[in-house]
Amino acid sequence: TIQVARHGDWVEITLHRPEKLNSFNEDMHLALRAALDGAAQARAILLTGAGRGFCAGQDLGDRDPARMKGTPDLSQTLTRFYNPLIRQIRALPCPVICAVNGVAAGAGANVALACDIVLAAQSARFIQSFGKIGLVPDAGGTWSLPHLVGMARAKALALTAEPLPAETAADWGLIWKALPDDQLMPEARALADRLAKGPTHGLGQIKAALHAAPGNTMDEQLDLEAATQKLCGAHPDYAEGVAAFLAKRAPVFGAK
Ligand code: LHQ
Repeated sequence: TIQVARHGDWVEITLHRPEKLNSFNEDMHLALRAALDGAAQARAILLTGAGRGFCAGQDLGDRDPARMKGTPDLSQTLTRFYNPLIRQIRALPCPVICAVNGVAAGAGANVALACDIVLAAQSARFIQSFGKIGLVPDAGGTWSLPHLVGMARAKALALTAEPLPAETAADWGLIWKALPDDQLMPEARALADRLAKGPTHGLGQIKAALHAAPGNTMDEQLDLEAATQKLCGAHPDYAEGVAAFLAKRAPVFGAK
């Protein structure tokens, strides 16, 4: 259900249930968590999907009410599977790039939005499908959407469940870029490769500082920047970055 390919310092993880548009069942959740655990030392991670879709969210074939006993407790699915996954992606110390190769629906859309840099094929669309089946956006969607595109667009996307084309998603700031379909993977891989050669410690600190921002005042964030910059300044990557700049040469980060 998950394919992992190592490319030197970075790892490409592919959701692989193409006949079900890579929708999540328990096996795929467990395999994805294991793949992310296994990539703990990676200097960048690229997440994408096999076939024509990125991910259609929860596998609803597993959720047919006619075949389930009693009242389903969906909070179990979130606390056991989606919430740990979103927390794991956000807490990873390296950049996580998502290459949305096709439709991203329900929790599939919001897993993509939890990644650090989202690229999408022009033919891809983002759908907050939850509203159609009586659920609320999960996998962080009720947080990510208003933070990324503002409350007016967040509400309309969630309430209407209308598909949002990749180019509009990029115009709105929901994602970083929409690319011609045949350029998506080459560009995503080049970006992963470039970031993996970067100052990994500092990139991780950038990610953490930006994550802290929505919960902080400007004053608190200034203090956080000062504390974080102290850590970064004491890291060998900073010395290498400055030395390389002054010597007019390319930096080599992450020397062991
Ligand atoms: C699928 C699915 C799918 C199974 C396509 N499951 N088979 C959290 C907590 C607990 C429970 C509930 O959920 C959640 C979080 C969520 O993610 S809720 C939202 C769940 N996802 C959806 O509601 C999206 C359902 N899918 C769709 O609306 C469409 O498939 C989209 C718009 C994604 C794609 O449409 P098309 O391009 O027209 O493809 P298709 O509908 O023909 O799908 C292709 C195949 O994939 C098809 O199977 P088949 O055997 O007929 O070829 C679909 O049944 C299957 N598939 N999504 N989520």
